[in-house]
Amino acid sequence: MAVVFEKTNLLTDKQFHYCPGCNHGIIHRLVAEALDELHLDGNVVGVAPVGCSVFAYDYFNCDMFEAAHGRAPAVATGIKRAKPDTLVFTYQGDGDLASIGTAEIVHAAHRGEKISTIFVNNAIYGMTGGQMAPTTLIGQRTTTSPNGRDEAWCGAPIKMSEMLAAVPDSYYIERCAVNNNANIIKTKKAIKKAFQYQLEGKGFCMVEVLSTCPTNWGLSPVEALKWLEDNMIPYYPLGVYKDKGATK
Ligand SMILES: Cc1ncc(C[n+]2csc(CCOP(=O)(O)OP(=O)(O)O)c2C)c(N)n1
Ligand code: SF4
Repeated sequence: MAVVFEKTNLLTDKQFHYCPGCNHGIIHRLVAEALDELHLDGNVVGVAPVGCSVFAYDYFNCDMFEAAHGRAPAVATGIKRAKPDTLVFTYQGDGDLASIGTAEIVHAAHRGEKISTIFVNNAIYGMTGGQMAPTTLIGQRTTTSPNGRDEAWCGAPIKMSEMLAAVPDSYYIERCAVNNNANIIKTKKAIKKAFQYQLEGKGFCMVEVLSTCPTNWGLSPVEALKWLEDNMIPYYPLGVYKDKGATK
């Protein structure tokens, strides 16, 4: 019988620990497929975050490093500078990248580090029980904003793609989502492009992926996809924020 769908080589056989309906698993798969399609098996180092994807090192079938919370871009910088021919990526949540790790990501982008960052924005701290993140939407209820995030008290949710696109030496920044098939296909294309640019020696690239956390949002997996579409995408519009390699 003809095989039409197979597990990608760049994922191990370990079963994901993610909650039902969590989008981390889809995003892992897209990263692994992109690496596989670029024939990068054996010349890749990923840097795992602290957050629900802390065990990413068990799932990606390549060399992996575990960074302290938020420090993945600094760790990736060291690896890439020591091994410039290796593809180096970070995989980070919004608590990791946009809160405790804001300094690391901003400076890595400013230095134009030749690394690729996959930024998974689910608007909440998933692993620690659903606290408010810098990305939490105005009015969104979390365990630390039970009445909804108040802009006067907490400020506006941080838009990392817009911010990092403004950095002179960032090279490619795109925001995607995995809430439907069309967007999943676009996300994979964006991730592959970020890796391709790194292989060509270009500068800092980031793909932000809007993602669900049904458990801490208090929604079913299907409701969570709809919530993402109705609430996250209007505030975090999808699209390319910067692409220095785009042909005019
Ligand atoms: C130095 C330090 N501070 C705080 C924590 C607690 N902590 C672990 S994961 C996390 C937030 C994770 O949220 P996010 O990065 O959005 O990832 P998610 O779990 O939602 O995928 C926090 C605050 C920690 N592990 N280390
Ligand atoms: S807590 Fe949220 S982000 Fe973490 S695995 Fe569950 S659904 Fe995913």
